[in-house]
Amino acid sequence: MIRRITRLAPCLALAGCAGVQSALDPASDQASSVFGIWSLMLWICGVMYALVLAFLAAAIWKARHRLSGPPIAEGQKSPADRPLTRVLTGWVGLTVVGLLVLTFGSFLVDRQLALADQKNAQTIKITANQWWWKVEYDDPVPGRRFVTANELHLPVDRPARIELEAGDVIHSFWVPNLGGKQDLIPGRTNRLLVTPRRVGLFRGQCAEFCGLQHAWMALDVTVEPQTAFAAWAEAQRRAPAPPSTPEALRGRDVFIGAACNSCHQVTGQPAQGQTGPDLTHMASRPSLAAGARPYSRQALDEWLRDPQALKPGNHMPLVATRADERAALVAYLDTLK
Ligand code: HEC
Ligand SMILES: [Cu+2]
Repeated sequence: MIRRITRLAPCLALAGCAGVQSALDPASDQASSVFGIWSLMLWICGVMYALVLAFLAAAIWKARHRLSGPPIAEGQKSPADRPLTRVLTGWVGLTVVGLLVLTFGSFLVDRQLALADQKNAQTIKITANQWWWKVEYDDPVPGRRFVTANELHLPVDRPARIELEAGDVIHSFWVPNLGGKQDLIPGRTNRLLVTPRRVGLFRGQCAEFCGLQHAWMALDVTVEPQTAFAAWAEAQRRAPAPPSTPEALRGRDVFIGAACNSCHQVTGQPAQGQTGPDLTHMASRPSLAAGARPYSRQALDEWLRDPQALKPGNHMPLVATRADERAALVAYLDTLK
């Protein structure tokens, strides 16, 4: 029933409701359910609102006419009093029915979300940090686990059990096209089940104010066919090809020499830092620094020149580098695909 109402939603006619970050353009089972209850609420409350306004207008119109009629004597009942009782009873009845439908509807949606099929689900642990996302793909075989940051890939039609944790303060995970919000709370693991049904690129955003750069805490989400996902995951598991050009080789030495590796991990290199995002395949990600810039060599150069200028207050300090060192660093980091 809720699905059918979904299709009736007037909003779909408006272009502004579609897009990569819209709860009104659902691309998963869970987002469809939430959209269903949202549409039901919109319809019921919209109709109620229109009714109230219509009756208010009628009352004003009638009152103006009555004012011009003969005055009602003191102590005498207005002829309008009897219908008024009936109308009020009707209103109370309508309100109760409306509220019951809404309560029942949200109960159904809650049930749908809680009882969703978890068969064959894959587990992904997401840890929110000020102001980036650590994303760990779990696997029963330890050697097949891998880590990335600020991007999430999901195969279509397979449930993902997302475990949400926080490294510092409270954040909130929200990819509107894929599901409702869920908080990430230090010392606690919250769970969210997502079953994507449509291939596409979506955008997530931290939805709980978490400090200075809260707005630049975005997450690129790719929902792709199962084979494309498997290929992506396989590439993530491999260490990137070692740098081959002299400039990239020098860049790797700068990376180690400037102690970038004390905060960042690059698989296959002496770099196991954990306080910053994993950089193993950073050059294959759509954006830099949790959505602060689309990824490009220029953006990378800008970031390294002064991360505090691009994203003030973030937890990567300015590491002073000369222009030639920076060019070498960029050449190296750009090989991390
Ligand atoms: C004290 C720890 C620390 C050091 C040292 C450090 N970084 Fe970072 N780095 C971070 C943190 C934290 C972030 C995440 C910032 C954000 O997005 O809010 C980051 C982000 C980045 C990013 C963006 C990653 C992404 O996922 O988009 C790159 C690239 C990067 N650092 C490269 C470097 C390089 C190169 C050096 C050495 C010159 C370096 N970092 C030194 C902590 C550090
Ligand atoms: Cu946040």
